Amino acid sequence: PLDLNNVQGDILAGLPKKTQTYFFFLIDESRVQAFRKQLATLIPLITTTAQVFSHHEKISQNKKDAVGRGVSPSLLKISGVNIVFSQKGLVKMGINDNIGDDVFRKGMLADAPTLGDPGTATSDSPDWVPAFKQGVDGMILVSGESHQTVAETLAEIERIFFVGAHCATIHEALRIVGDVRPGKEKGHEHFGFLDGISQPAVRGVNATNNPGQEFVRQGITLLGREGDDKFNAAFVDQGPNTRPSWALDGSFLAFRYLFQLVPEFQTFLKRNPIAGLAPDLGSELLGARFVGRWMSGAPVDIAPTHDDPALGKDASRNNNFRYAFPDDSKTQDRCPFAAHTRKTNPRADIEDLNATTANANEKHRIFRRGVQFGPEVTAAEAASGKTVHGRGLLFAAYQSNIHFGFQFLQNNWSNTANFPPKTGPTGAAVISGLDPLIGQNTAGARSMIGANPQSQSTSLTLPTWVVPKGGEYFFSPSIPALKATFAL
Ligand code: N7H
Repeated sequence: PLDLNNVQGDILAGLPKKTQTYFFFLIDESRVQAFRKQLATLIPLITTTAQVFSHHEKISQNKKDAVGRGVSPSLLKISGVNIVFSQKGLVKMGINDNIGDDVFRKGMLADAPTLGDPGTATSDSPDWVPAFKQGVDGMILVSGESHQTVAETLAEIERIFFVGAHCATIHEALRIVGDVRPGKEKGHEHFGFLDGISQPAVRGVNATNNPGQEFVRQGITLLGREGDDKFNAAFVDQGPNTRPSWALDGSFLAFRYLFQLVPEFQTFLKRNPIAGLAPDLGSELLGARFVGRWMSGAPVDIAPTHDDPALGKDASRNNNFRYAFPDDSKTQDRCPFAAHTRKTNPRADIEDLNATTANANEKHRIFRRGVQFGPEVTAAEAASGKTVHGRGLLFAAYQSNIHFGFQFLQNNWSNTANFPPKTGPTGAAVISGLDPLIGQNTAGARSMIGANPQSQSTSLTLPTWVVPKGGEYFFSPSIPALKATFAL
């Protein structure tokens, strides 16, 4: 059975994320053996899933105690460390087994045309920051409740690998700091919407689920567990062995460096309110229909006309919808077919197509662990409607199969105009257009229908508000694999 002490903590539980530093590194070619020896020293610092769950318990106990004493809870000092490797990193370390995921093995740069990244229409080279175009060998994720804690932990890690010294075994390729937004924006991404509401629950890991939250098998996320399509003889007594045994309980991380053009997005909403409503509500509704949720998190499928903040924060209700109300499957009265949440988790839209399959959507579920980066919008940016300071989402998602996970959501769903497969009241096919947030294609032009509930076949031309500037596919090994296969 699965032992949560063996699995890195970000995968199934999520490292604490008030602030996180993503430290991307290159292994020094001439010091690979020394690096692998030092890695053994890092392993005790790595936070496991069991540890994250016990942190969660401590935090909630701390809150309860504080409430009991009538004081506000003190911030517990907490830090978390995880390490992941790209295919280039594995090869550099001399780990040449085929892990059984072609998308991972080729890397994200080679995948950029499939993902539709800008720049790839005319050249093989997307418009990315240099570090990701050159490629990185791995990433150390350090998280904590404060910048001070993260700085201390990072300094400890840098001492292990002598980062910066003449004998360093790894070199910094890029360091990105992500921060949860301040004050009442906590938990909201930069466009203003509450994020991180819908995550699958995992069988045998999460004891309970919220209404509407589906259980997935462990192998949807962890390699070698039931539900991994390469589930194999190395781990159980059945089927052909298609993954090396050290892959067990690891997971693939799709990392994307996504910039968001926030003042441009807000200006567009302001200038294009849905008609027939007070202008502010018209703009707010347009935004909600782009996302599939209001800023509070309330799903438009349940609350189609007005935000409902109580619904947004109520975990027993805010995920309990399937795009399956009678008016849902053929009309966009409640939620546009192209809305971001509907494209990336179509719920009944695709399960209906495969009534014989228990859950056609299961293999496409991912665990999202991203965090925001960059400052709040300044008054000058808001006034001009133009981004001056870079900000956005450090998108990070785990899955056991990148093709069916992140790549599928981006390429086959968000970028694909005729997904979900829909017919209108007359039986004719309805082409929903692109996911208004992240849908993209190398040609550049974007549009969707259904933004306006009163005029559902009208096409809306969409400027670009999410700009990918890089990323990589990584493998997050289990603790036993780090000890026995990665470290010396
Ligand atoms: Fe999305 N946003 O802030 O508007 N996303 N996302 N995402 N996303 C979700 O339901 C956002 C991106 C998914 O189960 C919410 O938890 C932004 C990529 C999936 O119903 C919000 C960016 C991919 C879900 C956002 C971005 C996904 C989801 C609602 C880029 C995968 C769950 C909160 C800057 C390829 C859907 C919630 C479900 C939800 C936003 C990127 C996937 C508010 C701004 C690249 C699977």
